[in-house]
Amino acid sequence: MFSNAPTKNPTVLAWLEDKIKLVNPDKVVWIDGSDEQIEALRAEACSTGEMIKLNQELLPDCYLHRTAVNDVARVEGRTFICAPTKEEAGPTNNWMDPSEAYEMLYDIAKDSYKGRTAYIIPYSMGPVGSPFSKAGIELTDSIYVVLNMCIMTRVGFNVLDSLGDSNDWVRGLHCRCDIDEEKRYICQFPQDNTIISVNSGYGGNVLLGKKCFALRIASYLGRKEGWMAEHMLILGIEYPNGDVKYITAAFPSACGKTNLAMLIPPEFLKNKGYKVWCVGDDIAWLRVGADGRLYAVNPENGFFGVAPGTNDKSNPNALATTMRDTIFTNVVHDLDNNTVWWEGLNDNPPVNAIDWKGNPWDYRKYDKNNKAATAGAHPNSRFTALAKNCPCISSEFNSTVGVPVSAIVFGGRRAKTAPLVYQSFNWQNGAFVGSIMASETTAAASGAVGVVRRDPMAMRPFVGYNMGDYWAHWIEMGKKIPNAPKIFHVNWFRTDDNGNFIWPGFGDNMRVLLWILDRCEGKVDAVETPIGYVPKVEDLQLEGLDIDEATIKELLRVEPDWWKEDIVNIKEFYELVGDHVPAEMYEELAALEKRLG
Ligand code: OXD
Ligand code: MN
Repeated sequence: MFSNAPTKNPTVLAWLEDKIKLVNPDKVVWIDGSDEQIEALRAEACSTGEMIKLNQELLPDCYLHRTAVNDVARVEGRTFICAPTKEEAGPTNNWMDPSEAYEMLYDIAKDSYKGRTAYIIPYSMGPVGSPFSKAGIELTDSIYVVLNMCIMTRVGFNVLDSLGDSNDWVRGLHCRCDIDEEKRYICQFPQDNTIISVNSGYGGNVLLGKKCFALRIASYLGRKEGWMAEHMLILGIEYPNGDVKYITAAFPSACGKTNLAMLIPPEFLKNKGYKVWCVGDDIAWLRVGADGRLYAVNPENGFFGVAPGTNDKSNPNALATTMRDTIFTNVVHDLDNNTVWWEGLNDNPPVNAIDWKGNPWDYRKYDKNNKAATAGAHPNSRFTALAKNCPCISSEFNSTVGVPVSAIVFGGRRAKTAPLVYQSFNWQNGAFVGSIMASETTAAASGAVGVVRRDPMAMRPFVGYNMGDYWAHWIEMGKKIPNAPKIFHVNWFRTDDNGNFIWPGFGDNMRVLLWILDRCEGKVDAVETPIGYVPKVEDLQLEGLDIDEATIKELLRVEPDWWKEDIVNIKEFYELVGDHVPAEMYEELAALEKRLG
């Protein structure tokens, strides 16, 4: 079948032969990632209406795509970890028996490429040739997937050269089928290095390098091989003397991860010579270096960012990144100048426009309280943009050894309980802080303010095995990192009694990051509280901020009664996670309760 295959790897050829026989395409195309091939695929997608070529003067090499209306987001309810036993997947994952899953999925996939082309995408998560990196092959029948993968991952035959005859690669089969919600399945088989995704065409479900591989499969591999795959941004802070210190940070969705990763320092810090460099906005792979420090690589090659709310104030760097080589998904098409628009971009919605569903759109009908029904752009509409086009991309982005991590930061959206920032007592206590991470729903999202959803390490939908074992892996890793990063928790979302945010957020978050780094360097003292160390007000750089000392004290306040209430919810969650919760976590919980009195 493959007389002209760009590899002789027997495991690759055997898998492809088998799967291609199953899906039965008319034609097979190997993706080499070259500019010529990408250009030809764009033209083909435009000729069938799969993509729309945008104004090439204003948005060079940018395209628009609309998904099916029933296919606009990741589907956690239809995402399965197909480990040999339900216990291995754990109570926070959906589980399916692997042999039953294969049988069902192969039945759905059978002949589903008939009349279509099979695209074989060899890709690397992480820079090719780095000891951090891992290879994958995705077989897909979607040009949209091919073009997105060419942005989000490193695609090319050099991946196959670097793989050689090794069997250490992740198999990914994607079949669009009929985009039938009832038969949509996103299945991970961690023990088999395999992902099968059927009946979706939406990013997070079908760009198999991202959540499926770089988090679910990789978290499993990390545990087996002694490293970590985390839902974390990576950023570098450059000091006026040129030193750069790196921070990784995990936040649940809708907490501003991409914004923090591309932060613009407040004016007075910029004037002093501080800079922020983005290494990644979503995923970090972490390994212990020869010097005993923890090193981070961003396995991705681009950003799959949420468009609504992105503007030249909230995130000018992200906006600039999308000005070329970008695929926009489910945003508004402005017909007058053939560009794109989304809610929150600016106050000038296009008059002559098509909404994300492909219908004429009247911006006057937009109702903020009913966004999903009246918005021009879907609330989860996206841009897929190349990291190298980001104005603040780090010079270490392609580093094969990664960047040394000084601090790990966890965070969530908490109206009250969590202070602006606190430092954990040590690694084990920091892992505990990650395990109890939570975010509160907003009124807009659910109608009920303050409903806590526990999202440990922001990994609840992404751990490829039992959550309790994942926590145990965190604790074990701490023992293997002689110079471990310090672990912190932040909360940008504390509110006053009227529900108004009291911390300005965005660029001003840098003030908190600088305190965190000062703590890592042992440069400042702190106040010990029952949950950890909080800053002394005088150690925060507050120049140019219109906030009085009483408000800062309120932001840093640790209220034992709120925490005692939270512990009730934490215990329920620990019970849900069940027998696999490591004893160390219960020790930490008991110690916290004792300190709270
Ligand atoms: C997410 C994403 O859902 O990054 O976390 O898309
Ligand atoms: Mn994410």
